[in-house]
Amino acid sequence: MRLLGPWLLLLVPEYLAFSDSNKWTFKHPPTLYAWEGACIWIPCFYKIPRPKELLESYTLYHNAAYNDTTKNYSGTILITNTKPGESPSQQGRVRFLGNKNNNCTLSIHPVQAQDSGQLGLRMMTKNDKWMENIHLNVSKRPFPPHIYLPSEIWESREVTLICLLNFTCFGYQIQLQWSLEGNPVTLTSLSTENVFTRSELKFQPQWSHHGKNLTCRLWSDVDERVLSEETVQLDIKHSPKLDIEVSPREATVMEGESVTMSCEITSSNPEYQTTSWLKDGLPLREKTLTLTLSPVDKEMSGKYRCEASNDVGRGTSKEVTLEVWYAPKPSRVQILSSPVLEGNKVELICTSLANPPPTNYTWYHNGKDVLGRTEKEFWIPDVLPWHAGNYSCLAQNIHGIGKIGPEAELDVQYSPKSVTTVIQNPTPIREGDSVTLSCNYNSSNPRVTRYEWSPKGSWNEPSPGVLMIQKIDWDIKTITCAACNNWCSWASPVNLNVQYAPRDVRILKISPHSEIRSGDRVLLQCDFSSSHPGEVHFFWKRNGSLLGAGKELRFDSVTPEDAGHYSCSVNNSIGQTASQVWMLQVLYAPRRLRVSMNPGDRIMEGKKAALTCESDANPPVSQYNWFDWNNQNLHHGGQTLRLEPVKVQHSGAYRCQGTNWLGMGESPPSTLTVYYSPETIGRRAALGIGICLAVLILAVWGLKLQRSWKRTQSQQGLQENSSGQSFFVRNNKVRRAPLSEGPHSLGCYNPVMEDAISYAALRFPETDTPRTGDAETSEMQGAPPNGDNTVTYSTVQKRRVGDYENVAPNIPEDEGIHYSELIQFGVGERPRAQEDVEYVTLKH
Ligand SMILES: *[C@@H]1O[C@H](CO)[C@@H](O)[C@H](O)[C@H]1NC(C)=O
Ligand SMILES: *[C@@H]1O[C@H](CO)[C@@H](O)[C@H](O)[C@H]1NC(C)=O
Ligand SMILES: *[C@@H]1O[C@H](CO)[C@@H](O)[C@H](O)[C@H]1NC(C)=O
Ligand SMILES: *[C@@H]1O[C@H](CO)[C@@H](O)[C@H](O)[C@H]1NC(C)=O
Ligand SMILES: *[C@@H]1O[C@H](CO)[C@@H](O)[C@H](O)[C@H]1NC(C)=O
Ligand SMILES: *[C@@H]1O[C@H](CO)[C@@H](O)[C@H](O)[C@H]1NC(C)=O
Ligand SMILES: *[C@@H]1O[C@H](CO)[C@@H](O)[C@H](O)[C@H]1NC(C)=O
Ligand SMILES: *[C@@H]1O[C@H](CO)[C@@H](O)[C@H](O)[C@H]1NC(C)=O
Ligand SMILES: *[C@@H]1O[C@H](CO)[C@@H](O)[C@H](O)[C@H]1NC(C)=O
Ligand SMILES: *[C@@H]1O[C@H](CO)[C@@H](O)[C@H](O)[C@H]1NC(C)=O
Ligand SMILES: CC(=O)N[C@H]1CO[C@H](CO)[C@@H](O)[C@@H]1O
Repeated sequence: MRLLGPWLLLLVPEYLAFSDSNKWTFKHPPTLYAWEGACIWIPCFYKIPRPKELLESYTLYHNAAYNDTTKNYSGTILITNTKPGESPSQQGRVRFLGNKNNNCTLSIHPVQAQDSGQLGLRMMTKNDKWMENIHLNVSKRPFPPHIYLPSEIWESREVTLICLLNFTCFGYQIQLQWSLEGNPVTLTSLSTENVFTRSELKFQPQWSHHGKNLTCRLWSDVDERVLSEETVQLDIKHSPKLDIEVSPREATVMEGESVTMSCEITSSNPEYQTTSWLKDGLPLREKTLTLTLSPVDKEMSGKYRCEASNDVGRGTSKEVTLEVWYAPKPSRVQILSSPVLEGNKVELICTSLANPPPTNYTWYHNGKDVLGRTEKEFWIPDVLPWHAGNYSCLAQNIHGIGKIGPEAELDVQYSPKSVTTVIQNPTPIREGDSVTLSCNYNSSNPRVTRYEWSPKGSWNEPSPGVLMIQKIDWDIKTITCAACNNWCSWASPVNLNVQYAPRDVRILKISPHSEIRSGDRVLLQCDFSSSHPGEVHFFWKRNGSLLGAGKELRFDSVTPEDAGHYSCSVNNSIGQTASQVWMLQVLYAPRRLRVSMNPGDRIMEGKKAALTCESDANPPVSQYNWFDWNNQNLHHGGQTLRLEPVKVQHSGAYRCQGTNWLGMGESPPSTLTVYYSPETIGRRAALGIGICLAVLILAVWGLKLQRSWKRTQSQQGLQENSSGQSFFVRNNKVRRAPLSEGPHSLGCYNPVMEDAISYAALRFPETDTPRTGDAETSEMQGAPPNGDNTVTYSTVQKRRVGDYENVAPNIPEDEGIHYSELIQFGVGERPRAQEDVEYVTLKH
């Protein structure tokens, strides 16, 4: 009471605040649970109706009962403070921990099973009293906690598990322990509303937790033991969990045997609804839990699984790999890149299904075993034509030998081989021949489609690979052909060796380098470019007639007579080729000049006379000069000297000179005789002998003149002919007038009466010189002849036809003998005169 006094005083204002109400108010848990040996703590709150009043006394009854008689409660009094000023015992089992105005907290420690029941708390103030009941349930043994689970637990979805115990008490420590691992969160509540201990555990459920026990245990720290526990069976919803089993276990069988696979559903919540089988991911028809493969074939190798599904989802078993073993199946040869070009690489692959894969292969080429080849790949690095053909193979593994499958043909392509050009003709070939060639080859793949020839010509090919040259040219040396399929192969060139006549025959003038003049040394050569065969002969022709043989034609001293059309020919065994005609031109000074008279050298006065200077010259005479018998230059430059009308005074000897740039030539004098016309004779009869004498004198003088000229002329003429073998005497047609007077000459010189011109050849005595008539000899006669100085006068023989006399006459002689004039003789004894020969006076 000492302590209570001030404490109560302090609470007076508060007490007053409650005075409005006349009803007691209590707050405390309606029932408190505990077990024997534990304790009970009763949180309690009250409110007194009259606010200014304080609690005066309280009494705690156990199972109190009201006695209507005594108007009082009767029962076991656990604790009371009815004696005023006496504070309740704090040492007792039951304690009042409240105060006088609102706290009515109670504690029983330890609690006993007999404590179960009704506690009655009798509260009294000065004016009011109240009986408050509190229910106690104290079991003999500790009661278990309660586990709260969600209505459904699915695998892999986190849930919170709750373990709850309606007990908490200060001074009696307990723990709730889970049978699962984790970090539970413990919560205690000791309030007027509720009293409990709660443990919450976060839980990741697995299908394997399904059906397992979940236990929450009550652990007492005081007793250090598990007091009670609650166990629940976990129900975890999950998809089916499957196991697969194969018989035989190693899942490896020979083809033809049988295999059984069974699918075992180890767990499913809820129960599975469908099952199925998958091979290599694809579903099979089978729906049962057992899959039987009998007999097994090679296609059944693969990975097998079974599946089952329920509301939660689909479950799959592990994969089982089924291995079906079998001996190799019939093999097949695969050729990569056929056809193949010769020299390239090719690979053949033997394909044969087998399990395990073949370990050993046997290769066949055209049915024959290829030794040393046991690999799957048949590799040919450098393919040759003989590699072509049919290939097959045989595979082998530990379970046996397969079969030879269909063959594969290797096509080896190559350009034509051993191409040759063959001449079909007999040889040798001659220019212009018709030649047939053929192009041959040994083999080709693919076949030859065309041929080519080199050189190309406009020749025809009568059939493929045959070439016909109608007229072969001389200059075709070689010919070659190619046989072509996709590629062309050329033969080595064949030498045609065409024989031909010499080509390009021509005349070469070796010397002289300039134009050819008479007397030059001339060398001509016959040349040709080529000839086959090379053995040749040369021929020379002049004006179409054969001149001689030999490569060269030589003139030591060319004469004008050598001029002409020359050609040379070259022949070989094939033929002869002639050069073009080549003109040999010889240049020489004028020669053989002669005055020709037209109409004749005897002409009647008053007529027309034309004197022409004829000459032989190359180039032709460019300049003429005329001279009369007086050696008088007539100053006439033309070739023809015209006298018209001709007069008797014109009679006389004329000569002409001709000049070209090489030199000059001069003719001998030619005498023109002009005789009187009958009229003049008549007229001049009177003049008679006088005139006749004058004429005679004139004639004699003319003769003298002529002789002196002739001497020089002869020398000149002989010199001109010095190169010749013959000795010509040019007989000038000068006639001395009256050696025998004609009957009608009237005693005068009348040249008309001389009817012919005579020439004579001189034959010198045989002993005189070995080369009779040689011009050289003639010239030597100018000097004293060797040995004999005696010159014999030649016999004048009969004249011959023509203007020139030859030393070798072979024509019949004329009957009449005429005189010749000998111009030049040596000195010496004259032969004796003969009766039948007329002699002339010879002047040296
Ligand atoms: C009621 O009973 C208790 C004991 O049971 C006693 O102490 C008390 O005095 C009684 N009250 C009256 C008014 O009799
Ligand atoms: C009542 O008293 C008890 C014991 O002293 C105390 O633990 C509790 O806190 C009090 N309640 C109130 C509401 O003051
Ligand atoms: C105690 O509580 C349990 C469960 O609530 C009940 O079965 C039992 O009858 C109660 N005992 C008493 C004495 O009230
Ligand atoms: C615990 O208390 C609640 C009310 O607070 C009650 O419903 C429940 O049945 C009690 N549990 C036990 C195990 O006594
Ligand atoms: C699970 O609990 C039941 C009863 O609560 C019990 O019969 C069973 O043996 C327990 N199982 C295990 C595995 O502890
Ligand atoms: C491959 O097979 C052939 C024929 O069956 C056999 O002769 C050869 O020895 C075998 N080679 C190997 C390496 O097995
Ligand atoms: C390859 O086979 C083909 C067709 O089977 C046949 O025509 C050809 O003659 C064969 N070749 C050889 C070289 O056996
Ligand atoms: C063709 O070639 C083959 C193989 O090289 C050879 O045996 C044969 O003699 C040749 N034939 C001719 C005609 O060349
Ligand atoms: C050759 O003929 C030419 C002209 O036809 C002629 O001038 C020349 O004199 C002739 N030569 C010979 C030697 O016959
Ligand atoms: C060339 O021609 C001549 C004469 O015609 C003849 O004798 C000679 O055999 C020919 N030469 C050749 C190589 O035929
Ligand atoms: C029912 C009951 O117990 N009644 C009692 C009430 O109190 C009187 C006097 O003390 C008793 O005699 C009764 O028996």
